[in-house]
Amino acid sequence: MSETRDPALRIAAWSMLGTPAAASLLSHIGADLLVLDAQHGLFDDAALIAALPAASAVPVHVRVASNSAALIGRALDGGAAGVIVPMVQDGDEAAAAAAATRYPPLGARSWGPLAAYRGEPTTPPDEANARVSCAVMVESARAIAAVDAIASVPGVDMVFVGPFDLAIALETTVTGLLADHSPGNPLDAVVDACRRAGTSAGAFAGGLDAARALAERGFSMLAVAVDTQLISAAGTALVDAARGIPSPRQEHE
Ligand code: 3PY
Ligand code: MG
Repeated sequence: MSETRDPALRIAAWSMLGTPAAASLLSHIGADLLVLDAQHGLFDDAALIAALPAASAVPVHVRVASNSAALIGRALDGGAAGVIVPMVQDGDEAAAAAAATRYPPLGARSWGPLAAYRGEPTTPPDEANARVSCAVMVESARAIAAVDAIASVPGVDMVFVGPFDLAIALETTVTGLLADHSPGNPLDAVVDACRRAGTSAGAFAGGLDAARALAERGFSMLAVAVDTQLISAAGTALVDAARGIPSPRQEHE
């Protein structure tokens, strides 16, 4: 464990691979939480329901495919500790995501805990409402313009930046976004709005350099360890190093 660990900074692992085994492996790497990606990863409904209990070493959140009450309810019914809702554009869309996350009177979630089929005890609605987390993703120019309204929606626990979509929308690059310290720049606008609203700011970092840059700006939850990237990067480096091993001498040489 890092000796300089800051308890105010939460580090997330992020699984794309859509299997219980990959999710379980990632749940044991020391991250504070794991996100199963059902938007751009390989998690369909059945894969999510299989992976959620397999990865229970840490709280597991689901990035749902869209801002849909059905998808949000299904992930939570399967045992997710929270949801990350992509492409939220304004306060109304954030309110819809928040309502789908909690049972009445706070929201409009429908009762049907799938986790009970695995023999897990059901969580009473008020307790589930208190524990669950709703993060909404801000990743467009429209969402940045509405970020104060989004961050201040009751039941929005985190505003989570998707730097890749945000960079595309703003016609820049992720590097350009991270380097932008001009007054009113989008990343500071998110952190400032979250501070004003008393909610937290998170972001997809995908690596250490971006994570450092985002933490310096005040983002307190960062997704850094992505299974597809880990296999690809570590595998490429290892194969490359193995190519440097001298070939075995032939007996007749
Ligand atoms: C983005 O950067 O747009 C994301 O959604 C990260 O997965
Ligand atoms: Mg995105």
